[in-house]
Amino acid sequence: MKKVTRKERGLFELYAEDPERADRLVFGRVADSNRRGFLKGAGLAAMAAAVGAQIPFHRNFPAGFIPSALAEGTADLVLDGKDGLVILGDRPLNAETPAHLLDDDVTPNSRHFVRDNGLRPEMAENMDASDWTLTVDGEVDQPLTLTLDELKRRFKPVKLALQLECGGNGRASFNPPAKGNQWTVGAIGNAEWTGARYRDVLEAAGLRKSAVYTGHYGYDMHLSRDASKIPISRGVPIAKAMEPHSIIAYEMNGEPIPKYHGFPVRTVCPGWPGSTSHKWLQRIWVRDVVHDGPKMEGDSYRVPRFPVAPGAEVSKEVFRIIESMPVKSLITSPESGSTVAGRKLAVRGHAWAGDHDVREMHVSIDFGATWKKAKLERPRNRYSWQRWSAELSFPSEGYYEVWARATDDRGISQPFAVAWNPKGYLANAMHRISVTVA
Ligand SMILES: Nc1nc2c(c(=O)[nH]1)N[C@H]1C(S)=C(S)[C@@H](COP(=O)(O)O)O[C@H]1N2
Ligand SMILES: [Mo]
Repeated sequence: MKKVTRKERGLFELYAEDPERADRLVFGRVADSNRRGFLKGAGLAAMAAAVGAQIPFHRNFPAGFIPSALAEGTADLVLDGKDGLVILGDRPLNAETPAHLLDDDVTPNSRHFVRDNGLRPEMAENMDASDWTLTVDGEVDQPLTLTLDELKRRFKPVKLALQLECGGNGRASFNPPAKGNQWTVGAIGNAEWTGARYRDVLEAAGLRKSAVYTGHYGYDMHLSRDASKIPISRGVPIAKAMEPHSIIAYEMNGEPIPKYHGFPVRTVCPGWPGSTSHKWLQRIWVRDVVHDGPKMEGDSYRVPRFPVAPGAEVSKEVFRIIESMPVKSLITSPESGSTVAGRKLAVRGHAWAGDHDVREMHVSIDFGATWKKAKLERPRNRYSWQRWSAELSFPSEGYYEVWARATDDRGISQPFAVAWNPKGYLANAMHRISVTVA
């Protein structure tokens, strides 16, 4: 099998766009049907043996698909430091966590999803912060440039468990489909983040009354590798930045932030689309207008102001910026597809509601005909997800679905079906798993 040198696009993308060319690059010729068949069934195990590890994303393989590690002879395929994540794309890297691997109250670094818009910076690759600085400028009286040491020493650290969910989590449930990463349910994590309060840093810079919004810039590179282009630059209204739970973090679960998650420093603006939690942070530009960086405008991280018909064309003026994420929950145990011996089953998971608390949690085993109230715990701190659990009794053997429904502190519940919007954001339909009672 031929080695392939690094291409600008990932193999996932290449295979999606031009499978024949991708096969030529990987095999040196167009793959025949036998070759395509190789990747199914026993072929997968053979390939896993060749790579020297499990292939965690085989369910996404189109026929003929070759994992990039094998093709490139690098260790890219199995994300080092990650455990069981499903890779949706490799360039940019996007990987989600299966629901049953999100059972921990605090999501370990190894199980936190990854969502990149561009390419990780060198300094994260080398875990070397010696050249790192953060600049705070714009609508401030004393612009700041901080080293990592200064950020750690000048500001009182806080440590908080914070939900971080991609605005597009759940996009795979849209019909008609929405373009973008086809996240199922696993683009959510609840790690413990340590850092300075965002507010303290802004105040140290002498925040002006004219400040309206922040603009985040990172050290990551545009996919084109064109240094004049920026992969993403979003921000938050000043009021969100000033909340005590918005932080400029330098540790994730007590360790330096891993390369995937923004080493050495990122913002964490919990409860809002993950895109406001800027990784590999370089600059905070305090604006006197709503920030207008790449992916702030148009239909990026925006939804229509009013409900629209599935598949509708929506003009740009109708969109509003997504702020708080909606109420949502996950069943993290048992794993979907489990077989239950006996008629009783303990189920549990987490629930969260953006800027809000979750007030109630219900479960159903009859497709939503009847509901049972689950036990719901308080969050360990505001903006942490909340543990829920329930004891189920099945009336008979057979195939069941367990449905979970969270309700927030305003009385707003998760819907049965996703409310359609053009870019596939805010998908918070109830999570469902199947169990077979033997
Ligand atoms: N610099 C930078 N920050 C970024 C991104 C990015 O591409 N570059 N992606 C954003 C998006 S869309 C999400 S959902 C979160 C994901 O954070 P994670 O990869 O740590 O889970 O990071 C956000 N911060
Ligand atoms: Mo995201």
